[in-house]
Amino acid sequence: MTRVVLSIGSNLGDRMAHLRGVVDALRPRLLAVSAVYSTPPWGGVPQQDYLNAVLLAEDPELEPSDWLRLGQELEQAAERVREVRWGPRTLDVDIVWAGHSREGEQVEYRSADPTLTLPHPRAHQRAFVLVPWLDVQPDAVLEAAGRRLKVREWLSALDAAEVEGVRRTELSLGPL
Ligand code: A4P
Ligand code: MG
Repeated sequence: MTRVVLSIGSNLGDRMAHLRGVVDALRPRLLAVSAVYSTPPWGGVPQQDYLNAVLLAEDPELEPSDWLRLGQELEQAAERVREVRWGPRTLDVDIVWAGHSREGEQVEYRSADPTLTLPHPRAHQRAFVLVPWLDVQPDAVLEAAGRRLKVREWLSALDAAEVEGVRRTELSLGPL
């Protein structure tokens, strides 16, 4: 049984339609969907603001590599073109965290493989991931940079201006 936390983002074209496409494709596997947030671009490339959301999903058949492939298929369906790293995109699907239950306990996948690094190596630095993540898992824990902290603790370590830049919108990806 894999459970994943997915971060989805769009800042080109019909941003909301791109996010909805992911929710529609994953709907049978979705456990929870965050609010939709308007977020300033992260990473230093000047570009339009993003819409971001976080999804919690589960599937007994899918391994983390299957989730990566699925995310990439959805990016391709949104006609994403890979140009600049951290540059504008119709759709980005990142696997922030993946785990499976063993004897009733959630065990997380850890991987340093550049093809699929888990947990996502930059999630703890990004308010556009952490804020929506709290909507779907208020007590989530994330290990990063050798520390194991609650997501809300990682968030309070970020620059206040960055956190305030992540604005909850009235847009909705629900109900499931
Ligand atoms: N990859 C490794 N680990 C993962 C993972 N956990 N999840 C590999 C997804 N992919 C992972 O990604 C490059 C490679 O990362 C993939 O081939 C995959 O095998 P990419 O999507 O092709 O390229 P990219 O997205 O430009 O680079 P990168 O480093 O993944 O960027 P990010 O981290 O995805 O950041 N600002 C706001 N406000 N909101 C955003 O959503 N997104 C980005 C993209 C930048 N700034 C943003 C946002
Ligand atoms: Mg990406």
